[in-house]
Amino acid sequence: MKKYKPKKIEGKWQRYWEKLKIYQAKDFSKKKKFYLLVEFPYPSGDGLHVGHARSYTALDVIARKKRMEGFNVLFPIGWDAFGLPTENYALKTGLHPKVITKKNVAVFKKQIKSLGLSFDWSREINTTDPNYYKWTQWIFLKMFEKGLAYQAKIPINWCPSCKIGLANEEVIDNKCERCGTETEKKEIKQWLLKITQYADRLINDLNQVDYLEKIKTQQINWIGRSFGITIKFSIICPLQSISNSHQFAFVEVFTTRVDTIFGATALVVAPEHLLIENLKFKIENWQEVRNYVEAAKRKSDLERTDLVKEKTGVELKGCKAINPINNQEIPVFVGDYVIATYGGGAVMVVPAHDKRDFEFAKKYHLPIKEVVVPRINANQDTDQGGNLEEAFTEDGILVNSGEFSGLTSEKGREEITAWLEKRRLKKKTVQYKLRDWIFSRQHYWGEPIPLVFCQNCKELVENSKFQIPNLKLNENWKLKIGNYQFTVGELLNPGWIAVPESKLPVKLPYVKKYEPSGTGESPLAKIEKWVETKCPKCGGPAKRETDTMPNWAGSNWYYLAYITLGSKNAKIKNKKSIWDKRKIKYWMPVDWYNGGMEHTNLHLLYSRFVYKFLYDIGIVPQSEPYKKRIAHGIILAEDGQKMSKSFGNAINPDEIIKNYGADTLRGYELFIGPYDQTATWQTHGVKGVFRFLERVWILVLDCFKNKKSSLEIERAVHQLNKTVNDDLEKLKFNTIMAAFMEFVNFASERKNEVGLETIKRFLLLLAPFVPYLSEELWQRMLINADKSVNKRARNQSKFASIFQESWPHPDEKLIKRQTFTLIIQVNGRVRDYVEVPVDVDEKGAKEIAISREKIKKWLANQKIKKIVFVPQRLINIVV
Ligand code: ANZ
Ligand code: ZN
Repeated sequence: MKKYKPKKIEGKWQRYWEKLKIYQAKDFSKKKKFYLLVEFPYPSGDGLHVGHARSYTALDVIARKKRMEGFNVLFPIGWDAFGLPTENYALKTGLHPKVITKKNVAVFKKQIKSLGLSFDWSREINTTDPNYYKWTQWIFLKMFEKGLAYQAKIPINWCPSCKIGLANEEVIDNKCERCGTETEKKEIKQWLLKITQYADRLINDLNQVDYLEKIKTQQINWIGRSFGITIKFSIICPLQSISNSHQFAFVEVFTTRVDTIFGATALVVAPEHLLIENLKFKIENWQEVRNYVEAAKRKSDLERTDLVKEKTGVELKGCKAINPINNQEIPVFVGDYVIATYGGGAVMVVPAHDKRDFEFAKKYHLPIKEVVVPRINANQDTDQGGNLEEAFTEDGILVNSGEFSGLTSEKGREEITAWLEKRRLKKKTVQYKLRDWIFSRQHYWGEPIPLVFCQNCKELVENSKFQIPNLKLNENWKLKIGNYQFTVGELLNPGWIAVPESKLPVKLPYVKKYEPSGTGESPLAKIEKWVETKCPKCGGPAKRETDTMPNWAGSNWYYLAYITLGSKNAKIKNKKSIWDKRKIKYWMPVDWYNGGMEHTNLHLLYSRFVYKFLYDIGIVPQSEPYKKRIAHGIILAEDGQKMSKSFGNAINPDEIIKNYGADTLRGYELFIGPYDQTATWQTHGVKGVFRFLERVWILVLDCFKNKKSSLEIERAVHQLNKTVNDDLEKLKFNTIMAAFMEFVNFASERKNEVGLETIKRFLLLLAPFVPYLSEELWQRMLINADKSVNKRARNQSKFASIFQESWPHPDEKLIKRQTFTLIIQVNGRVRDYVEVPVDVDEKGAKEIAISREKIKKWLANQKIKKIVFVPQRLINIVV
């Protein structure tokens, strides 16, 4: 075969590698471990897309190189297969989600294998496998047991089309992340996980890990920690009360800027604030207020807080708030830009120093009272303000602030805080934007929540008086009531009883109908036979929880499952515990983790939270699961749009592989642009990579017979070696591909200077990137060199795989030498020396030589008859 024909070689090597089992990671090997993780795919009906191929190929390159460097590499893969797309598809086609999943997995698997990805298939996992979700349920039960799971009736984002509740993170621009329908608010009973209890650690521990800076920032902002204080304002309704000073209520406001308190000219409460109901009979314009509140409740959080939207509100006529610092009466409003669940659900309005407040004040003609001025203006007189152009939001010097005037903002915050503290008017608080994680879905295709509801146990708990002590999470504490032991979760959620560990998994019943009920209940609720059960505690009649877990549940701990549960470990499936501490200790943490930026606030945060919990209960040895996190950019279609089947602009990797081979697809995906940035697909680019591989093919086959390389070529291949090493650390796959191309161009022009050692090094370097082609050429090279091999053996895989070879190291000294001393002769006699660049050619050397003063003398206008040039040594000018 003289021509490069990928189809002829790719399948063969795929089978060979599988036979050799070289991608299987060994537990407890003496080699240093390296755990490389890619976010496992959701096996959708669309098959693998070029975006998957980009990130998987990139990490595959790292995995292959690390193995060649002598690491014990764990590079596993599995299926994150619960969730809506499959369920929706099932509803449409009438096929069971299980059947669909199986089919999709088979397609994905074939595609991944054809791409030449070196995953360790012996550890394959699937989140929908009962042996897997048994442990997803187990983790939930542990959280429940420790009081980190609780049920609450809360307004949730409701997708009227999918007919389910969504977490905030699943609502994008007010729309359901999956189907794009506008979401509404609906009150529903949900299970929540107390991720907020871990908020501080989720921020602080980012110091321990090496994540891309933008990932850290995004998580920190999402958690949104603010240090501030809450201040009590009393509310009075002067006209209706018997005495004018009669006080009806307190409102707590949260502020990060107590230094501006003298500038507060109004108080605004959220539409959901209890104050409003409480003042129902005092508010003069009750009807107006009520209408406003009703309208606001229907809006989504985003509509209400959107920074560009006009801030609106309605004054609660007849009521006033008292600013505790100076006893000034200020008006009270209800305004929907104030979030009910943040701080106390109320703000003091300081128009002069807050942008939103400034707008609000302009609109409702509130006084704008300047109380902080920039440091340089501090000694100028300030009047009551009111003609400020815009809010001054920075720290400065306090003015118009009574005894505190003249202080800096920092000092002012301290002293005003102390002043309020003495009067018990303030509490120090930390506020988080992060909310607890809504962990129920009213859907079929998910892990059943392993709880039952027992009326009998509910009464037992409710009728007993108890106090839960302060407990460490690794303590086992239960309370005996009557004959039964209750865990913290069972006490905090009266009536809800955990399914015992020995009865896990609670299997998803196999049913034909799983349409969402649309009432807010899961379709499981209709399966009476499954719902009706016995209470595992008291034996009384009980009903199963019919909600299932969100599709993020299975991915919380899958990186541990690869270690302890993957198919290789099938034997232990029925063991009591899969938390094999030795194995976990050997492999964890994950050394490199690659995923999409879109998962930063979701999976990445959730799984860090769950891992910390597992650490707290003593299952895992450290509190962060991922040492390093990187992210790939997405690939846009040739038209610059998002790739999508419905736009008809999606590129099918199978097509590319069919036409050009997997190596071309891999090479192109790596070449397409800086790894962490968005890239646009270009079909001519694919062809370019194919032609490059053709040139590699020809170059290598043509050079088998050469023995020694020229210094120039040797230096070039060592330089290439260095580039690959350096740029791979920085994930600069594209510049590496360019360096390969440059080298091949260079070497192709000097084929007779390219010796076997150079070819060897070149192939070793190229192998992680384009494995099939490299293996084929490597084996041919070995056969060619081994005279004992007869023709018949040629097509058999006889030699060790190139991936069992060691990674080459560049000779730094060789690379460094960039000049040499050129000897200049005239008519064979040495007349001069000069330092010139190593790559100087005959023409360049001649130009340098004849321009030398000494040489000019010897040439003296004579005609040059001949030039003899020995690269990197001498030039002889014959006249
Ligand atoms: C008075 C003030 C004066 C404020 C000033 C800011 C600047 P972060 O940093 O995001 O936490 N706030 C408090 N509770 C709120 C709620 N439930 N809904 C909307 N806004 C709320 O923001 C803290 C600031 O957000 C608080 O500090 C409060 O306005 C507002 F010159 O209090 B500030
Ligand atoms: Zn019971």
